[in-house]
Amino acid sequence: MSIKTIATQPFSGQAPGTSGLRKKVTIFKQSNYLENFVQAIFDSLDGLSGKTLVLGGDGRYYNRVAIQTILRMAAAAGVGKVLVGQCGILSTPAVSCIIRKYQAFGGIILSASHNPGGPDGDFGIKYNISNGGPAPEKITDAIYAKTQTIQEYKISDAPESQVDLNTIGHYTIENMAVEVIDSVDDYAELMQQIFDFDKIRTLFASGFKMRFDGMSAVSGPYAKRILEQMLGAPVGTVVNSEPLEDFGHHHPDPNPVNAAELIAHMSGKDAPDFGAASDGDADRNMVVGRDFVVTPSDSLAIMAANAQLIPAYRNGISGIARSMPTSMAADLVAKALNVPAYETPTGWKFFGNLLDAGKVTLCGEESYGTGSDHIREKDGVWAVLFWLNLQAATGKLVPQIVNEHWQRFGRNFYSRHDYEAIDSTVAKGLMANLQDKLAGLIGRQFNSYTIATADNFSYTDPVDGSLSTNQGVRLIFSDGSRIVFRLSGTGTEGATLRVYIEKYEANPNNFNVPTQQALAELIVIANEVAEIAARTGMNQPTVAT
Ligand code: VG1
Ligand code: CO
Repeated sequence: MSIKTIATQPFSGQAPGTSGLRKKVTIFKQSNYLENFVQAIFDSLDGLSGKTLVLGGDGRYYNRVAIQTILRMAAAAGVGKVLVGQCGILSTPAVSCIIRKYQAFGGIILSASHNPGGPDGDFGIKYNISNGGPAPEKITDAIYAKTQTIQEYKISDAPESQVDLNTIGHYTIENMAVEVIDSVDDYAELMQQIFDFDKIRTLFASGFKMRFDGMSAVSGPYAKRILEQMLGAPVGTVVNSEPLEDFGHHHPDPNPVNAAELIAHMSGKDAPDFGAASDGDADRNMVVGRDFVVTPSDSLAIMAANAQLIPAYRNGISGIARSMPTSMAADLVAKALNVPAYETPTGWKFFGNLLDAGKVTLCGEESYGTGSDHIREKDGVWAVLFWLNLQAATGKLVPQIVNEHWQRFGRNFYSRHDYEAIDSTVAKGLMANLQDKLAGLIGRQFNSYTIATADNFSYTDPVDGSLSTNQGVRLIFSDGSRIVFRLSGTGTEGATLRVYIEKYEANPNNFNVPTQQALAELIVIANEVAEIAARTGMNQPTVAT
């Protein structure tokens, strides 16, 4: 074995987005493409030499190839030890858990999360820091800068057979130790410390029926072990539980549109009591009751309102954080609990400082992500266990829990409309036009709505003072309703415009109006102000959740 220095040239466009670098597999497969980015990560980290890294991915196509390359590059970079998941499998929350438990220096996660996988699908890579959370912008900016000037990278020429990813055990590459670890053990142990497993076991023993859809992505092994083996749910509770390289052609984005199979199964009187699904890397969750879908924004608010029923949060929560486009339902709970509510830009990296400083216990995003201070990532299986524990502790099912929440706090009707694969120039033009109009919009009336505030969201981190600008255009109406516009930072084809629409309803007689109907007038306003149809030629969103 020896370490080789390979000459290379920069690739354009290796800027990490909302959550790491995501590109088509075909782009990642270009020679040196992955290597350049990995070397840029290593070169951006001070004091990496001799330290421990965690490495794993969601099992999608190219996962194993990338892991073998990264191991040989880590050895060349002087890393002391790498903990790698068996078969290269680790969910995003599991990586966060393992970094924290073993006080590792950081971790590399191979995933394009909710984006489709396979040879024609997407691949991704992200770096997490020693708190277990996504690298902050300071580091991702440094990584990007390195990719622009890179001239060479270092890699060991050790053969692939040096590390048998399928077999748990100890290996070495050059002077670096490699330990192949069980993908689930550490994570399952953490879940046991948080939730009342006895209560949930009793719930399943009483005949409570559940369906968990792994969408052929990485949550399957975690859900199977915890739900079926540890909590006694019948075998078969977890479906699509095998991580497949192409996710069995599932689009592993757990929302009512992409998890249509689960939604159909949850309909009718013979449906299970509870349903759930998770995304590619198992950090997202969707929870559903019989004929009842829970919006992620409501899920965060309901978790916060009921946190004291869960052992780990029995002493209450210190605060709640939500991303700006997430509905304000959680703020109402924070107010009732007399704890602070924080509003951050989109992306989990903005929650890390608040969690580290103990300012918040629970965090959430409208994009089917919820989490807590137990790790520094959103956590799909954790959220499902939270809802199970909640149902076990209250003896109530999802529809009742949600309805009672609305009775107490009112309902925040909420929907996100995505316009996918728009030409990038058109999308940028649309946002620029909105930006130009902002000042003139304040005070303008549209039917029954008046715009009270119109701005582009910026955020000053209350812990380190860092400023993030241009995080989404918001129109806030005099009755508190909101429309938010931003461009996605995770897509790989053209641009995706996300339009988030929210309206608060205090009158219980209106709680059961269908969401799109409750928001109809605001949807028209969104289109009119942003000129969506005129500029994109699209009269309907590609996906509405
Ligand atoms: C999307 C979501 C955002 C989430 C991010 C990563 O980002 O909107 O809330 O944090 O995906 O989630 P964007 O920039 O496309 O809107 V995951 O589960 O794909 O890592
Ligand atoms: Co994800």
